[in-house]
Amino acid sequence: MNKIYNPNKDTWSEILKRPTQSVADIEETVLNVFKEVDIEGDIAIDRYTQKFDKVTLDSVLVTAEEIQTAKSNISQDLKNAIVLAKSNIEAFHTAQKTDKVSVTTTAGVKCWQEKRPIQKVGLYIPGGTAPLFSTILMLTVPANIAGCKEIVLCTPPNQEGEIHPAILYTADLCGVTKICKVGGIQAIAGMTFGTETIPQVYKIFGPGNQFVTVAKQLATKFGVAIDMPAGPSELLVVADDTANASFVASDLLSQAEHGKDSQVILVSTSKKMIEDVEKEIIKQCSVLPRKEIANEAIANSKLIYIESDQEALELINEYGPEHFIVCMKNEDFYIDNISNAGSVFIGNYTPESAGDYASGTNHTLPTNGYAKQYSGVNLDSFMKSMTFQKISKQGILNIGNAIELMADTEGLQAHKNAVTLRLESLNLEGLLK
Ligand code: HSO
Ligand code: ZN
Repeated sequence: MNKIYNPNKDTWSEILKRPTQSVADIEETVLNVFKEVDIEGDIAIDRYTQKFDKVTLDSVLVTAEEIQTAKSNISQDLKNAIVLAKSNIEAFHTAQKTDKVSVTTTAGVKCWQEKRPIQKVGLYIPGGTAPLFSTILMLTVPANIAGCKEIVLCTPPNQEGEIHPAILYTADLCGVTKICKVGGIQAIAGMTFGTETIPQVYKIFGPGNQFVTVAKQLATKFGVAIDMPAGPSELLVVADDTANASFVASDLLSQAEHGKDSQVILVSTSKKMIEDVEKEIIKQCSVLPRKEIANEAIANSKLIYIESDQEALELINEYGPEHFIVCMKNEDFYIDNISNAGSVFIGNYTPESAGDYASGTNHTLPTNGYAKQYSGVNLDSFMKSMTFQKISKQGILNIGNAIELMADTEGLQAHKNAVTLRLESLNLEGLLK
């Protein structure tokens, strides 16, 4: 853990640097997989599943029997927990529905905006050491509320060709249209181009390793939208003496256990809190099953003492954390003035884990400082805003001359004509003054 006291502003960017990701060397691999999947479809997908996942599958699509087996392998308690989380996520995302916006901009000119679902969406759920079935809830719930017609889910099989039962149970519960056993670059390529088995989608969501991240970025070059550029998880906690050191340590460790490259930062206006949290981290980390991963992330963590709230806030806004926990007596100062954070957790009884699983907010959030310009996934992520307009005879009379003049000035005669013809016809009707 690196302890830093009252750092000079000139040093902030160095202190707040994210772990570097080298992308250049994997771009070529990603491009090659894309090319082959585009040309060969399922044949290329199978080849890469054999190569990367070390398994030959009978069927890429998950069967009804597999879902049935998964259902019977999940405890009733876990089913209840998933249902509770789902219902909270549903409540929060349903509340995000907005009414259509309609305005008469000039008499006879009515303009309105309505949201429509993205019809086909693709979700990527990583496998590996932590099967993130909670991410399925975070993506399918808003997709269903938005009204997306087709929800495709890709997730890598293990070497036995199986998928974790909690992933299958949740995907089935949440009405996923097709569950495909395919992971990594080939999954993203499959959803980008479509194969005989994997449907092509319009937007791809979900976390993944560096290969998946680069593949999602490449997908955008082929016209597929993505949720956001993803990076390792981050948490910044701001805490004073009113915080509970063991709670704070547990929160920092909850993010640290995600990956060696996770980044956790404590900013505190209390030197004592920094000392106490440090001791607690060492104590709690030593008994974690994922202590090796957590330890590495913790080794890069920063415990920063800053005397003034104003300066602490400036540093936090410069960093733009994915998750921001506020355990401060004057919490309102931080809540009112935070500009850059993916999701904010307030008070001693609001662990980040609550937002990761079950409070209702979405856990797919901008990392890597992207909280400065991106929102986390929400209902609108699964919709597009469309505009409509209807202009009456009176309306075109009111704005027609302005359009003619502007079109003329841009040298676009056909644009002008589209108005002139209408104005002339109204003139014949005797409506033109
Ligand atoms: N903290 C992760 C989400 C997650 N945590 C899933 C546990 N499961 C990124 O926001
Ligand atoms: Zn988490």
